[in-house]
Amino acid sequence: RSEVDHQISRFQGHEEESLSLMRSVLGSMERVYLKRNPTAKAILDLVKSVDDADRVCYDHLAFRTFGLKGHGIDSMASFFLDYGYKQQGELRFPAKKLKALWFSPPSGLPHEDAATGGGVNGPLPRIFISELLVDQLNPQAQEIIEKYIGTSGSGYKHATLASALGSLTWKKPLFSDFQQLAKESEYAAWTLVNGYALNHVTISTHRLKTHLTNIKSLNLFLQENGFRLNSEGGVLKVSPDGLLLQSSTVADSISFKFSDGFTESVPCSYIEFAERLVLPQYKNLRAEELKEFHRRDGFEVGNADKIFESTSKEQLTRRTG
Ligand code: OOG
Ligand code: NI
Repeated sequence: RSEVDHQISRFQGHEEESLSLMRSVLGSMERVYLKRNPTAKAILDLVKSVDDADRVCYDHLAFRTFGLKGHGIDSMASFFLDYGYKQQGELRFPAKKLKALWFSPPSGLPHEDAATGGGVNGPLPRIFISELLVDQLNPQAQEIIEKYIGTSGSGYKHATLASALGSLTWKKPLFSDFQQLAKESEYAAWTLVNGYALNHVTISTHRLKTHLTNIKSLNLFLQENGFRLNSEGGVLKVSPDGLLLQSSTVADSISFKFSDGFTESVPCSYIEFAERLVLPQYKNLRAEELKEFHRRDGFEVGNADKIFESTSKEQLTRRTG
């Protein structure tokens, strides 16, 4: 083995140990998510049952935040940055009054492709975090958000903990506030009741071993099994370069006890699928030679804009089909 290989494998071993806390945090977030979202759990189980059960990998995990007084993207990102994640590109969604950043896993190391497990024990997922540009909302909506943020104290310093435990960092909301916010921004209403909970996990389809590796086959397979996919702008979202293909389910709903005594159904989380095609400069590589870095990286604003709709009332109440 070359000196470089040796260096890399030593560094890799060291990294992997130091990542054990992060992997268990991700595991706790995933547990909360699978418990609250039966559709996501059923799909994950189904894909595992037909593909390689131990090697279903996550492309990315996503979170939503209120971009106000430290409660925005940074509150969730700091943990990942401490564990070696690197901030990548910014995406803007002016109509939705949102901004997002994504973070790549500890870089330059082969553990991405060398990981032997799946899920949170597999290649580390990218992290996608968005925030609502609260100061662009109407004054009433801003007031509501500020009221809850005001009850949160230092909650923003413990975003990952809250997510891993499935707790809100602010007081339980009033149904009237939820309704009022939903009129201005469905994202705001979602975040009020779900807080830092995992918004979705994304199955990396090109890492699957069966025909489901093709996202179109996976979409068809899920629809044949009675699952409803987000149809906004068409089920399959394709980046302008044609290399990033994404689809997602319609979010599960959960019964939520509001502080004013109402128990109402609210949107919870969904599951997404992403296929990253091989970049043109690597198209002659043999399948066994292909690594994740040979494929289209990053996110796409046009795709993401439609995937956000997976928790929208319009998608949740749409007739099956
Ligand atoms: C995020 C939607 C965007 C992607 O992969 O582009 C997204 C959200 O719904 O919070 O997940
Ligand atoms: Ni996503």
